Amino acid sequence: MDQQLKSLTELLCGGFSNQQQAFENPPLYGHIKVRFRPLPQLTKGSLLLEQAYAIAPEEPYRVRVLRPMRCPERGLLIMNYSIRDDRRFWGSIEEADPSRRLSIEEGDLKLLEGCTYLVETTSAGFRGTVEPGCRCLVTRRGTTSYLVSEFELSATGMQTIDRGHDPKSHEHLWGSVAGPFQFDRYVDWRDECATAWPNA
Ligand code: CYC
Repeated sequence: MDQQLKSLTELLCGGFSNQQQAFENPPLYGHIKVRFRPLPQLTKGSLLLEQAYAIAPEEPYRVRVLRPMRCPERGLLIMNYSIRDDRRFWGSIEEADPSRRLSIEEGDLKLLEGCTYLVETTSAGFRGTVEPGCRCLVTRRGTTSYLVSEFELSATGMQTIDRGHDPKSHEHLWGSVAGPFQFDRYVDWRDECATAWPNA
């Protein structure tokens, strides 16, 4: 793996929480945990993602596999996959016994088309934006929108902004009226990440 890709993957490996922001601005920001942990049984760089409200950490609202990679034409990318019957793996991300998350198989993954992040370096780390094309379609309360999303990642934390727009009018439908979510790192799984794919 090249150095930038390795560094992006390792910076993601851990748990992030916006506890401080949520406590300071209670109605505007829910308290959320975002966790990424290596899945060494899958293609190199594969990370399990669980996003959950802190009051229900074992009932995540988004469970995915993310795969940072470098592609010759597009540079650094993060591919985003949903998992078949993801309920089987809910809460496995913070379990000391890795067996449940180790049972995720390559065949369980489905690429979320149009939802790849294009990533560039910054002075403090990395910035990623969803690929252009308005193709990352999501349905919320029966209405389809496309996602516009950005994250910034550094050694200390991560900031994210998610917004939904109408596919025809491009009108802003949901998300981020109050500014980005500010996540601090509360657990570091970088070592696990560094040893996950020894022969890769
Ligand atoms: C959807 N948020 C999404 C999607 C992505 C992200 C990729 C659409 C595809 C999918 O479901 O996977 C964002 N995924 C990320 C980010 C990373 C990632 C930033 C880190 C690299 O892996 N999202 C939040 C806030 C909340 C929010 C807590 C306030 C705006 O993080 C909302 N995101 C939100 C909603 C959707 C979404 C409502 C679409 C509908 C849904 O999933 O319910």
